[in-house]
Amino acid sequence: HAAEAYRTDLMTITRHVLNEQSKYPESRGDFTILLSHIVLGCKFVCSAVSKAGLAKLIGLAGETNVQGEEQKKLDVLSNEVFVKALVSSGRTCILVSEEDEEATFVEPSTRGRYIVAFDPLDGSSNIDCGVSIGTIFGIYLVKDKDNPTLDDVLQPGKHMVAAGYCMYGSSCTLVLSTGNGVNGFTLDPSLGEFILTHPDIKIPKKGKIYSVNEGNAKNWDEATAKYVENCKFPKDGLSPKSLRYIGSMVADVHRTLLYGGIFMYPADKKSPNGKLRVLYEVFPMSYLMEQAGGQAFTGKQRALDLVPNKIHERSPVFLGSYDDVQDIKELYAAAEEKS
Ligand code: P6P
Repeated sequence: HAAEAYRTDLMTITRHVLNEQSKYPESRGDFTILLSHIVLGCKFVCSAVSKAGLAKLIGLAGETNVQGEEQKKLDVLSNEVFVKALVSSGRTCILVSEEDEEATFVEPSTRGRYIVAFDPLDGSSNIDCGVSIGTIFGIYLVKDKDNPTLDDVLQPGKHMVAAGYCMYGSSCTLVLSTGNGVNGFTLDPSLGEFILTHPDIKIPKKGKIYSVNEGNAKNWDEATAKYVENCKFPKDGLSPKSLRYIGSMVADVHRTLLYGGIFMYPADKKSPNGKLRVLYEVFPMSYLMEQAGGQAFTGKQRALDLVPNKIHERSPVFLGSYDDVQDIKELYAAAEEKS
Protein backbone atom coordinates (compact mmCIF):
# COMPACT_ATOMS: atom_id res chain seq x y z
CA HIS A 1 0.00 0.00 0.00
CA ALA A 2 2.84 2.37 0.84
CA ALA A 3 4.23 1.96 -2.66
CA GLU A 4 0.74 2.51 -4.12
CA ALA A 5 0.19 5.57 -1.93
CA TYR A 6 3.59 6.91 -2.98
CA ARG A 7 2.74 6.45 -6.65
CA THR A 8 -0.59 8.26 -6.35
CA ASP A 9 0.39 10.91 -3.78
CA LEU A 10 2.98 12.64 -6.01
CA MET A 11 4.91 15.18 -3.95
CA THR A 12 6.15 17.50 -6.69
CA ILE A 13 8.58 20.32 -5.92
CA THR A 14 5.82 22.88 -6.51
CA ARG A 15 3.45 21.17 -4.07
CA HIS A 16 6.25 20.80 -1.53
CA VAL A 17 7.15 24.48 -1.68
CA LEU A 18 3.47 25.51 -1.53
CA ASN A 19 3.16 23.42 1.66
CA GLU A 20 6.24 25.13 3.11
CA GLN A 21 5.12 28.62 2.07
CA SER A 22 1.68 28.07 3.62
CA LYS A 23 3.48 28.34 7.00
CA TYR A 24 3.93 32.06 6.20
CA PRO A 25 0.39 33.54 6.03
CA GLU A 26 1.75 36.74 4.52
CA SER A 27 3.36 34.90 1.61
CA ARG A 28 1.64 35.77 -1.64
CA GLY A 29 2.93 32.82 -3.62
CA ASP A 30 5.70 34.94 -5.12
CA PHE A 31 8.44 32.54 -4.08
CA THR A 32 6.50 29.59 -5.52
CA ILE A 33 6.22 31.43 -8.83
CA LEU A 34 9.91 32.33 -8.76
CA LEU A 35 10.85 28.73 -8.03
CA SER A 36 8.66 27.42 -10.85
CA HIS A 37 10.68 29.55 -13.27
CA ILE A 38 13.99 28.28 -11.85
CA VAL A 39 12.63 24.74 -12.26
CA LEU A 40 11.75 25.54 -15.90
CA GLY A 41 15.36 26.61 -16.50
CA CYS A 42 16.64 23.40 -14.89
CA LYS A 43 14.37 21.26 -17.08
CA PHE A 44 15.66 23.02 -20.20
CA VAL A 45 19.30 22.60 -19.20
CA CYS A 46 18.72 18.96 -18.24
CA SER A 47 17.33 18.30 -21.71
CA ALA A 48 20.09 20.26 -23.49
CA VAL A 49 22.91 18.67 -21.47
CA SER A 50 21.60 15.16 -22.10
CA LYS A 51 21.66 15.93 -25.83
CA ALA A 52 25.06 17.71 -25.69
CA GLY A 53 26.95 14.47 -26.19
CA LEU A 54 24.65 13.50 -29.02
CA ALA A 55 24.92 16.98 -30.57
CA LYS A 56 28.71 16.58 -30.59
CA LEU A 57 28.33 13.11 -32.05
CA ILE A 58 26.19 14.33 -34.94
CA GLY A 59 28.46 17.34 -35.27
CA LEU A 60 26.03 20.07 -34.14
CA ALA A 61 28.00 21.58 -31.25
CA GLY A 62 30.36 24.31 -32.35
CA GLU A 63 29.09 24.12 -35.94
CA THR A 64 26.43 26.29 -37.58
CA ASN A 65 22.88 24.98 -37.30
CA VAL A 66 20.28 24.84 -40.10
CA GLN A 67 19.62 28.60 -39.77
CA GLY A 68 23.35 29.12 -40.26
CA GLU A 69 23.66 30.38 -36.65
CA GLU A 70 26.78 29.49 -34.68
CA GLN A 71 25.73 26.76 -32.19
CA LYS A 72 25.97 28.49 -28.79
CA LYS A 73 28.12 26.99 -26.06
CA LEU A 74 25.87 25.25 -23.55
CA ASP A 75 26.79 27.54 -20.66
CA VAL A 76 25.94 30.64 -22.72
CA LEU A 77 22.67 29.05 -23.85
CA SER A 78 21.81 27.99 -20.29
CA ASN A 79 22.52 31.49 -19.02
CA GLU A 80 20.18 33.05 -21.59
CA VAL A 81 17.42 30.59 -20.67
CA PHE A 82 17.76 31.29 -16.94
CA VAL A 83 17.92 35.07 -17.37
CA LYS A 84 14.82 35.07 -19.58
CA ALA A 85 12.93 32.69 -17.28
CA LEU A 86 13.81 34.70 -14.15
CA VAL A 87 12.92 38.07 -15.70
CA SER A 88 9.65 36.76 -17.16
CA SER A 89 8.66 35.40 -13.72
CA GLY A 90 8.00 39.02 -12.72
CA ARG A 91 9.38 38.16 -9.25
CA THR A 92 13.01 39.28 -9.59
CA CYS A 93 14.69 42.67 -9.45
CA ILE A 94 18.42 41.86 -9.63
CA LEU A 95 20.20 38.91 -11.27
CA VAL A 96 23.86 38.03 -10.82
CA SER A 97 25.18 35.36 -13.17
CA GLU A 98 28.63 33.78 -13.43
CA GLU A 99 28.29 34.40 -17.17
CA ASP A 100 27.58 38.16 -16.96
CA GLU A 101 30.23 40.69 -15.90
CA GLU A 102 27.60 43.11 -14.57
CA ALA A 103 24.46 42.49 -12.48
CA THR A 104 21.15 42.65 -14.39
CA PHE A 105 18.61 45.15 -12.99
CA VAL A 106 15.10 44.12 -14.10
CA GLU A 107 12.82 46.73 -15.69
CA PRO A 108 10.49 48.35 -13.08
CA SER A 109 7.41 47.12 -14.99
CA THR A 110 8.31 43.43 -14.50
CA ARG A 111 10.28 43.79 -11.24
CA GLY A 112 9.66 41.62 -8.15
CA ARG A 113 11.23 41.36 -4.68
CA TYR A 114 13.82 38.61 -5.22
CA ILE A 115 17.50 38.66 -6.10
CA VAL A 116 18.95 35.53 -7.70
CA ALA A 117 22.70 34.87 -7.87
CA PHE A 118 23.41 31.85 -10.03
CA ASP A 119 25.94 29.84 -12.01
CA PRO A 120 23.84 28.50 -14.90
CA LEU A 121 26.18 25.65 -15.76
CA ASP A 122 28.99 25.11 -13.27
CA GLY A 123 31.71 22.71 -14.35
CA SER A 124 30.71 23.03 -18.01
CA SER A 125 34.29 22.19 -19.06
CA ASN A 126 33.35 18.62 -18.02
CA ILE A 127 30.47 18.26 -20.52
CA ASP A 128 32.53 16.66 -23.28
CA CYS A 129 33.65 13.78 -21.06
CA GLY A 130 30.17 13.18 -19.61
CA VAL A 131 30.95 14.18 -16.01
CA SER A 132 27.97 15.50 -14.00
CA ILE A 133 27.63 19.30 -14.02
CA GLY A 134 25.09 21.61 -12.47
CA THR A 135 23.24 24.86 -11.90
CA ILE A 136 23.79 26.58 -8.54
CA PHE A 137 21.58 29.41 -7.18
CA GLY A 138 21.13 31.57 -4.11
CA ILE A 139 18.10 33.81 -3.41
CA TYR A 140 17.89 37.04 -1.40
CA LEU A 141 15.03 39.49 -0.77
CA VAL A 142 15.59 43.11 -1.86
CA LYS A 143 15.26 45.81 0.81
CA ASP A 144 13.27 48.24 -1.37
CA LYS A 145 12.08 46.82 -4.69
CA ASP A 146 11.50 50.36 -6.01
CA ASN A 147 15.15 51.16 -5.39
CA PRO A 148 17.26 48.03 -5.85
CA THR A 149 21.00 48.61 -5.54
CA LEU A 150 24.13 46.48 -5.63
CA ASP A 151 24.23 46.70 -1.83
CA ASP A 152 21.19 44.41 -1.83
CA VAL A 153 23.41 41.78 -3.49
CA LEU A 154 26.64 42.33 -1.54
CA GLN A 155 25.09 40.74 1.54
CA PRO A 156 26.44 37.98 3.80
CA GLY A 157 25.19 34.52 2.79
CA LYS A 158 23.30 34.20 6.11
CA HIS A 159 20.75 36.72 4.70
CA MET A 160 19.74 34.34 1.89
CA VAL A 161 16.13 33.13 1.98
CA ALA A 162 16.78 30.04 -0.16
CA ALA A 163 19.52 28.22 -2.08
CA GLY A 164 19.86 25.13 -4.20
CA TYR A 165 21.50 23.30 -7.06
CA CYS A 166 20.40 21.07 -9.90
CA MET A 167 22.80 18.29 -10.87
CA TYR A 168 22.71 16.98 -14.45
CA GLY A 169 24.08 13.47 -14.11
CA SER A 170 22.74 9.92 -14.36
CA SER A 171 19.49 11.55 -13.23
CA CYS A 172 18.50 15.20 -12.88
CA THR A 173 18.41 16.01 -9.16
CA LEU A 174 17.39 19.35 -7.66
CA VAL A 175 18.44 19.95 -4.04
CA LEU A 176 16.75 22.91 -2.33
CA SER A 177 16.47 24.65 1.03
CA THR A 178 14.11 27.51 1.87
CA GLY A 179 15.42 27.72 5.43
CA ASN A 180 13.62 24.69 6.89
CA GLY A 181 16.08 21.89 6.10
CA VAL A 182 17.15 20.40 2.77
CA ASN A 183 15.06 18.35 0.32
CA GLY A 184 16.04 16.55 -2.89
CA PHE A 185 13.82 16.15 -5.95
CA THR A 186 14.44 13.96 -8.99
CA LEU A 187 13.09 14.81 -12.44
CA ASP A 188 10.67 12.21 -13.76
CA PRO A 189 11.02 12.85 -17.50
CA SER A 190 7.78 10.98 -18.22
CA LEU A 191 5.89 13.54 -16.10
CA GLY A 192 8.23 16.50 -16.58
CA GLU A 193 7.99 16.96 -12.80
CA PHE A 194 10.58 17.05 -10.02
CA ILE A 195 9.38 14.47 -7.46
CA LEU A 196 10.49 14.46 -3.78
CA THR A 197 12.97 11.57 -3.52
CA HIS A 198 15.31 12.73 -0.71
CA PRO A 199 13.16 14.25 2.08
CA ASP A 200 14.90 16.13 4.90
CA ILE A 201 18.54 15.41 3.93
CA LYS A 202 20.96 15.41 6.90
CA ILE A 203 24.71 15.18 6.31
CA PRO A 204 26.51 12.53 8.46
CA LYS A 205 28.23 14.20 11.44
CA LYS A 206 31.60 12.79 10.31
CA GLY A 207 32.66 11.26 7.00
CA LYS A 208 35.33 9.01 5.54
CA ILE A 209 35.99 11.05 2.38
CA TYR A 210 38.05 14.15 1.71
CA SER A 211 37.71 16.01 -1.59
CA VAL A 212 40.38 18.44 -2.78
CA ASN A 213 42.57 18.96 -5.85
CA GLU A 214 45.82 17.42 -4.55
CA GLY A 215 47.56 18.85 -7.59
CA ASN A 216 47.66 22.20 -5.74
CA ALA A 217 49.43 20.68 -2.68
CA LYS A 218 52.67 22.53 -3.44
CA ASN A 219 50.89 25.86 -2.87
CA TRP A 220 48.75 25.02 0.19
CA ASP A 221 49.13 26.85 3.48
CA GLU A 222 50.22 24.98 6.63
CA ALA A 223 46.73 24.28 8.05
CA THR A 224 45.40 22.75 4.82
CA ALA A 225 48.58 20.73 4.30
CA LYS A 226 48.37 19.45 7.89
CA TYR A 227 44.69 18.53 7.56
CA VAL A 228 45.24 16.56 4.34
CA GLU A 229 48.28 14.87 5.92
CA ASN A 230 46.03 13.77 8.83
CA CYS A 231 43.47 12.40 6.34
CA LYS A 232 46.17 10.24 4.72
CA PHE A 233 48.24 9.32 7.79
CA PRO A 234 45.84 9.55 10.76
CA LYS A 235 47.62 9.93 14.10
CA ASP A 236 44.96 8.24 16.21
CA GLY A 237 45.34 4.87 14.44
CA LEU A 238 42.03 5.37 12.56
CA SER A 239 41.93 4.23 8.93
CA PRO A 240 42.86 6.87 6.34
CA LYS A 241 40.08 8.75 4.56
CA SER A 242 39.36 8.08 0.88
CA LEU A 243 40.05 10.79 -1.68
CA ARG A 244 37.19 11.53 -4.09
CA TYR A 245 37.57 14.56 -6.39
CA ILE A 246 35.39 14.90 -9.49
CA GLY A 247 36.37 18.48 -10.31
CA SER A 248 32.73 19.51 -10.75
CA MET A 249 31.56 21.34 -7.62
CA VAL A 250 27.92 20.26 -7.81
CA ALA A 251 28.92 16.59 -8.10
CA ASP A 252 31.54 16.80 -5.31
CA VAL A 253 29.14 18.69 -3.01
CA HIS A 254 26.19 16.35 -3.74
CA ARG A 255 28.31 13.31 -2.83
CA THR A 256 29.53 15.10 0.32
CA LEU A 257 25.94 15.99 1.33
CA LEU A 258 24.70 12.41 0.93
CA TYR A 259 27.74 10.39 2.07
CA GLY A 260 29.45 12.87 4.46
CA GLY A 261 33.06 14.05 4.49
CA ILE A 262 34.64 17.34 3.50
CA PHE A 263 34.93 19.28 0.22
CA MET A 264 37.70 21.88 0.04
CA TYR A 265 38.86 24.52 -2.36
CA PRO A 266 41.58 26.13 -0.23
CA ALA A 267 43.48 29.35 -0.81
CA ASP A 268 46.94 28.80 -2.17
CA LYS A 269 49.97 30.91 -3.05
CA LYS A 270 48.76 31.21 -6.68
CA SER A 271 45.18 32.18 -5.73
CA PRO A 272 45.01 33.71 -2.22
CA ASN A 273 41.17 33.74 -2.40
CA GLY A 274 40.88 30.23 -3.80
CA LYS A 275 38.95 29.69 -7.02
CA LEU A 276 35.26 29.38 -6.15
CA ARG A 277 32.93 32.36 -6.38
CA VAL A 278 31.24 33.65 -3.20
CA LEU A 279 27.75 34.62 -4.39
CA TYR A 280 26.82 31.67 -6.59
CA GLU A 281 29.11 28.81 -5.50
CA VAL A 282 30.35 29.23 -1.90
CA PHE A 283 27.22 30.81 -0.37
CA PRO A 284 24.53 28.47 -1.81
CA MET A 285 26.54 25.32 -1.00
CA SER A 286 27.42 26.63 2.49
CA TYR A 287 23.75 27.47 3.15
CA LEU A 288 22.70 23.94 2.16
CA MET A 289 25.42 22.36 4.30
CA GLU A 290 24.33 24.31 7.40
CA GLN A 291 20.67 23.50 6.73
CA ALA A 292 21.65 19.80 6.52
CA GLY A 293 23.51 19.93 9.88
CA GLY A 294 27.01 20.46 8.49
CA GLN A 295 29.11 23.61 8.38
CA ALA A 296 31.17 25.77 6.02
CA PHE A 297 34.35 27.73 6.75
CA THR A 298 36.54 30.05 4.66
CA GLY A 299 39.80 29.48 6.55
CA LYS A 300 39.11 32.67 8.49
CA GLN A 301 35.37 32.68 9.37
CA ARG A 302 31.98 31.02 8.96
CA ALA A 303 31.40 31.16 5.21
CA LEU A 304 27.89 32.62 5.53
CA ASP A 305 29.22 35.55 7.60
CA LEU A 306 31.47 36.71 4.75
CA VAL A 307 30.44 40.06 3.24
CA PRO A 308 31.40 40.21 -0.46
CA ASN A 309 32.65 43.50 -1.93
CA LYS A 310 32.32 42.46 -5.57
CA ILE A 311 29.72 40.28 -7.25
CA HIS A 312 32.35 37.86 -8.70
CA GLU A 313 34.55 37.77 -5.60
CA ARG A 314 36.21 34.45 -4.75
CA SER A 315 36.75 32.78 -1.37
CA PRO A 316 38.44 29.65 -0.09
CA VAL A 317 35.89 27.16 1.27
CA PHE A 318 35.88 24.05 3.49
CA LEU A 319 32.41 22.53 3.77
CA GLY A 320 30.72 19.28 4.75
CA SER A 321 30.32 17.10 7.85
CA TYR A 322 30.26 19.13 11.06
CA ASP A 323 33.11 17.27 12.78
CA ASP A 324 35.36 17.19 9.70
CA VAL A 325 35.09 20.95 9.16
CA GLN A 326 35.59 21.46 12.90
CA ASP A 327 38.94 19.61 12.62
CA ILE A 328 40.26 22.00 9.99
CA LYS A 329 38.89 25.04 11.84
CA GLU A 330 41.00 23.96 14.84
CA LEU A 331 44.11 23.67 12.65
CA TYR A 332 43.53 27.19 11.26
CA ALA A 333 42.98 28.52 14.80
CA ALA A 334 46.25 26.91 15.94
CA ALA A 335 48.12 28.34 12.92
CA GLU A 336 46.59 31.77 13.70
CA GLU A 337 47.89 31.59 17.29
CA LYS A 338 51.39 30.70 16.08
CA SER A 339 51.50 33.61 13.62
P1 P6P B 1 40.13 22.67 -10.28
C1 P6P B 1 34.68 23.78 -12.37
O1 P6P B 1 35.49 24.42 -13.31
C2 P6P B 1 34.84 24.51 -11.04
O2 P6P B 1 34.41 25.82 -11.15
C3 P6P B 1 34.06 23.78 -9.96
O3 P6P B 1 32.91 23.18 -10.46
C4 P6P B 1 35.07 22.76 -9.46
O4 P6P B 1 34.85 22.41 -8.11
C5 P6P B 1 36.39 23.52 -9.60
O5 P6P B 1 36.20 24.48 -10.64
C6 P6P B 1 37.51 22.58 -10.00
O6 P6P B 1 38.69 23.38 -10.03
O7 P6P B 1 41.11 23.81 -10.13
O8 P6P B 1 40.30 21.65 -9.18
O9 P6P B 1 40.09 22.06 -11.65
